Amino acid sequence: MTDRTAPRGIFISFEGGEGTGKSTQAKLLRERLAGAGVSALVTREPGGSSGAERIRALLLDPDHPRFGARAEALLFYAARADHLETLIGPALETGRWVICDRFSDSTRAYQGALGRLESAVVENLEALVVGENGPDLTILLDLPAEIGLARAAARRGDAGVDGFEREAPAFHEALRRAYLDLAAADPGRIAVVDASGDPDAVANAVWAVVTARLASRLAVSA
Ligand code: T5A
Repeated sequence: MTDRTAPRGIFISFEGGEGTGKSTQAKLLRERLAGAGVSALVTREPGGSSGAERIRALLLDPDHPRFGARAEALLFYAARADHLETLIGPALETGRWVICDRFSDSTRAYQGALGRLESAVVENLEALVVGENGPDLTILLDLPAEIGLARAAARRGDAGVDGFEREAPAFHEALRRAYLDLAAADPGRIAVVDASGDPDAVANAVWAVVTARLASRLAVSA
């Protein structure tokens, strides 16, 4: 049954380049939160809701070349609108925490900084679709691009490579720099975590950030 008296949940996003361990860490954080008595929903972008998953299939179709940056930004924000309206928003309203594997910083980094889309375009879409409903905390998993790409390739095996993974190594190094610039511009929301250790070591570092930044809410929810 829905608890309408619970305080609004906390929204946490994970960001970073390919294979930095976002999905792995999102699940490990859900387990840590459960141990602290906090129920969290893990979701992802692009996708998460059924409408957004259909848009994901278009964006990541291995048989289709990448759309231009403007078209991609519109599609990512269309997916984000559905995701926020049908999944993330309702979960937060009932007091559940939400952990999202990628969110708006991915559009800022990939389509904005790397796609050279004017930042005003991304920020106008952000204001229209997300407004004040963005993440309370963003954890940027930072890793040299070649390590992340090697991890992603090992996991993928023979499965199809999408257009993003096909980009040159220089693209992925520039992406890392773009993310670090975003973190430097918004240190109150974005925390950088070294993702080069083993999954448990990274999870410990993530948990240290979450407990330090959200101590009051953890004490209330636990
Ligand atoms: N995109 C997305 C945009 O351009 N704009 C946007 O607005 C949005 C939302 C999404 C693509 O769309 C782009 C960005 C992306 O290119 P995706 O398939 O969802 O595509 O790709 P990623 O989000 O990059 O997901 P990956 O699965 O590639 O990376 P993760 O989630 O960072 O990594 P994870 O956890 O799956 O781990 C990868 C492998 O490494 C191992 C895991 O076991 C796994 O095998 N691993 C580790 N190995 C060693 N040490 C560790 N610490 C490890 N952690 C995980």
